[in-house]
Amino acid sequence: MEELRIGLIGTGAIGRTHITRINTRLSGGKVVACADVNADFCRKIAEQYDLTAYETGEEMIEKAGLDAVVVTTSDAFHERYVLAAVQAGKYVFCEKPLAPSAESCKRIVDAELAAGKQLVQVGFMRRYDPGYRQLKEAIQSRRYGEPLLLHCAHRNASITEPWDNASAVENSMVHEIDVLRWLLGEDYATAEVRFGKSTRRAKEGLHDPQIMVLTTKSGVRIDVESFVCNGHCYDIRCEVVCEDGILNLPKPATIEVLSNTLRGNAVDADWTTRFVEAYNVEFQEWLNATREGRVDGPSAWDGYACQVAAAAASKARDTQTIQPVVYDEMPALYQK
Ligand code: NAD
Ligand code: ISE
Repeated sequence: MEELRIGLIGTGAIGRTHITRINTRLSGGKVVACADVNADFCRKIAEQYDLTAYETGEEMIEKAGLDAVVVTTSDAFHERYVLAAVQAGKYVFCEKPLAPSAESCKRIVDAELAAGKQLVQVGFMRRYDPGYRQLKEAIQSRRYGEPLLLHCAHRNASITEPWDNASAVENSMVHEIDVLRWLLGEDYATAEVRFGKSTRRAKEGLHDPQIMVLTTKSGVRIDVESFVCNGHCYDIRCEVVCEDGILNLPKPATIEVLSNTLRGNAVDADWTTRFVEAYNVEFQEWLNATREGRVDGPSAWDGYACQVAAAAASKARDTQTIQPVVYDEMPALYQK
């Protein structure tokens, strides 16, 4: 395939960064068209990035002569556009989560099964981060023995409204749900959510911070602190306690500064900077695979599996119980 013609739906914050990375840093494809529910804004973005603006995502998919589609709308609209792309036989990259509920993800899986081939990749970019890739290599090699426990944290300075307790799991901790399943190479067995004392920044009814506890089928126990409005920084941690060693996700390398009698390193203020390299590798690999007519990144099944665990965690949170994580049987299309 020559250079891919790509259309992007959802010209918001991350959508614009993906247009820039594909059109100016990466090779093998160009974003040529866009659509957004905010039509005036979309036209402005189209002018700025030299794209053709369409009134709706569906119209763009039908008329723009595309090879592939990128979906970066708010979570609630992913399903609608991913289904439209799959039904038109287009490859589609959808930002995480694939869709907010397990049922909506399952409808996307069913659409792929009906198409008879994989077309969908989900934007779980942490799998492309060099630090997580080192962790995976170390775990898989078993140089330090079996992984036993994981301690993780996912801290954001602030949240984008609308936000509720479910969003902490389904939109934010879904990154851990995916990357830890990928790191360990196994599915989850149970989920539980406990609350910390809530910060004064949490609006009424929001439990922040909260702690999700997952166990895997082999019995590895994982705790993830989600703190979505800590007010000061973006901080991602992952410590893997193995039988013969403790593995830690490397911290981003930043210069050490000595000033005003303090020694320190700059930290990320929000999500926009922490995983830039991972987004670049993720999209280059997606462009390469799409040009070769295959999907080799996080699949629609991975998107579904994550929302099954997220739904169990949400039920566990609302009922303050431990919930089983029960998946449908994986169709042959996704078995490697
Ligand atoms: P945003 O609010 O800045 O952008 C969302 C865009 O979608 C807006 O321009 C909005 O007008 C548009 N939109 C909403 N409903 C639409 C509809 N029905 N049809 C067409 N367009 C519609 O949000 P964002 O921060 O850019 O997040 C977008 C997506 O990316 C979300 O799914 C989010 O979970 C994901 N995200 C992923 C990461 C990551 O690290 N992988 C980081 C941030 C956001
Ligand atoms: C956001 O949508 C992202 O995906 C960020 O990576 C994550 O840290 C944040 O919590 C989400 O809201």
